[in-house]
Amino acid sequence: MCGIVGAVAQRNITPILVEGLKRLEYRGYDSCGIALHIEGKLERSRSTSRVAELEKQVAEAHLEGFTGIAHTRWATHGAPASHNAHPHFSRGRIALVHNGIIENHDELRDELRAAGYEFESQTDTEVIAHLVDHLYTGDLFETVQLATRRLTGAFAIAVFCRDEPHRVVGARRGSPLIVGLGDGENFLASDALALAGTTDQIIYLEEGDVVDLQMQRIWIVDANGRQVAREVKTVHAHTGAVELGPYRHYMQKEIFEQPRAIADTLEGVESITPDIFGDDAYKVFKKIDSVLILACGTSYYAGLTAKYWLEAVAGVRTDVEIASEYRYRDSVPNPNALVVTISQSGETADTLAALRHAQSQDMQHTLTICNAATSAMVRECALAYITRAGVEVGVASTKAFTTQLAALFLLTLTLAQVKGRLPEEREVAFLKEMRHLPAAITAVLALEPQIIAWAEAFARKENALFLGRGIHYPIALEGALKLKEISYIHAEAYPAGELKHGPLALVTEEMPVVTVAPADSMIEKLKSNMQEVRARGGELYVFADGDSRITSSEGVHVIRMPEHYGLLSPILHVVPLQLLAYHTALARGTDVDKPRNLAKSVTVE
Ligand code: HGA
Repeated sequence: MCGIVGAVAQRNITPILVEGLKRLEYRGYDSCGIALHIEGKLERSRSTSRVAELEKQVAEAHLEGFTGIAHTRWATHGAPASHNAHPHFSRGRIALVHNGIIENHDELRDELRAAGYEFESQTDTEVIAHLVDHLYTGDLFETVQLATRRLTGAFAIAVFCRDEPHRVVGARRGSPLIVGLGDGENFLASDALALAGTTDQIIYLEEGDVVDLQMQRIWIVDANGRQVAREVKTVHAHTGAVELGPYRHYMQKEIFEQPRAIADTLEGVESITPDIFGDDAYKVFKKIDSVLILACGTSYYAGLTAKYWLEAVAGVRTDVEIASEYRYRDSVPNPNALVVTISQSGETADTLAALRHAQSQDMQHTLTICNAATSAMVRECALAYITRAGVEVGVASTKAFTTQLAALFLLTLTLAQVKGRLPEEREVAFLKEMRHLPAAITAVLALEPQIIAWAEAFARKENALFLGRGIHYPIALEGALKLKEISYIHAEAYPAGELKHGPLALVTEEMPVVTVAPADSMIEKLKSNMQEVRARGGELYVFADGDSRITSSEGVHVIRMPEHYGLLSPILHVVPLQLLAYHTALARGTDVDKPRNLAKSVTVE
């Protein structure tokens, strides 16, 4: 979702800006644009097509300059149209790009209209451009500090001014922004990945920071306008994952990378010890009396799965909350809870806000499970476990989810140990099973041809039901989400015992019902629920293992999972559901890696 790149240099920066946008493309966007300072004027090019198209436009128009900004937009306010794409201009003097949402845009628009400004777009962003112009003092750095004080909401912005040709000013509050340091040139971006190959010297701006970027120096002030020094880090942004290799889509590649991603995530874990979560983990884990998990989307389902583990194995009471709800809810804070945030990118706006909300309520024991070591989430949590899924490009999360589950299982075992509930022989047995996961997933991936055959049937449907019980209920939820996201088939998941309380009314012979049915303690109950479906003509598609004793018959299709994996079974059972969604989407011809209306890192509320 949304990307910013900016530069001041003594060379033509167009290729750096375009390359930066390309590196951020995988996050999803609907339009893009670039603006440069050229011969005393602001020039721009915008497109609702891909960055490659923008690159052509820019080349044809010979847009070359030393100072400029660029953006990939994922529309929140105003349709994805050229006139709404960033950069936005104000009176030919100010050019600005923005990630985030300005909540008081209506009020500011009225004020600026009254001051004579005309609006060309329906975006909230354009108000910031006009506001900066309106308040312009002759010093852009000073003006941006004044302007940002008037904004409510979340933003990362990059701005430059016709009258100050060698300066770009950036500011952030609620959305990430980094500075890249070069030799006689400096850069801004929403992610260090955008600058890979240009510079690895990175400063992560903090909440409320405003930065003055010039060729030979940078100057940062904090939210109170005080000059501050921020640490420079050497960041080797990972770029290798952007290659597809033999796969048709990134999602397919990432599904097949799961054995390696899990092995990498578990690498170095020889035994269970709190230190793997951070130096103070033992002290914190000793103190806490419960767990509060905050997450969104697929990460939320990882959290729901972990609740079953944490309560059953570690005996620690666990609540799981959707971050976008928790942040606004009057809840009862518990300073002795361990707050666990889960986020692939570590920049998910709602999860970050939920974390800050918990911290503001005196909940200081914080831990994140995150795939980006340098993200805001990792910086703002006291403890962390970094999954090593590698860069995930497909919008529909796959390997990030299974590696989150692996990390959450480690957390479960660690809390169980600290609470005196993990005898050594259990620890050894669990670790052995975890180490075997990559091989077990490889065996599940070999089921792909059978899943492709099912996908042909699913592609013709408009609705699907997913059922699971116990620890496999969150997996059913994740399977339904995957199918919705990329095939646009309406899918719902239910704990199978709930069927008769409503959803059974939907079941006809037109309704495929996917059932996650390993031989766990709920299997006999689940079989009864499956009978309820068959009795109404519903067609069952069942993922079972040998011990489930479910065989194919009329209206009952069974794919046999290679082996039963006890408590770790959810990690295996989600894999065929990912493949089912992928092949169904493929059969329907959707844009698998960039599903409509969705973006990768959800950095806006
Ligand atoms: N709210 C702004 C920016 C959204 C965003 O962060 N896009 O990438 C808009 O709708 O243009």
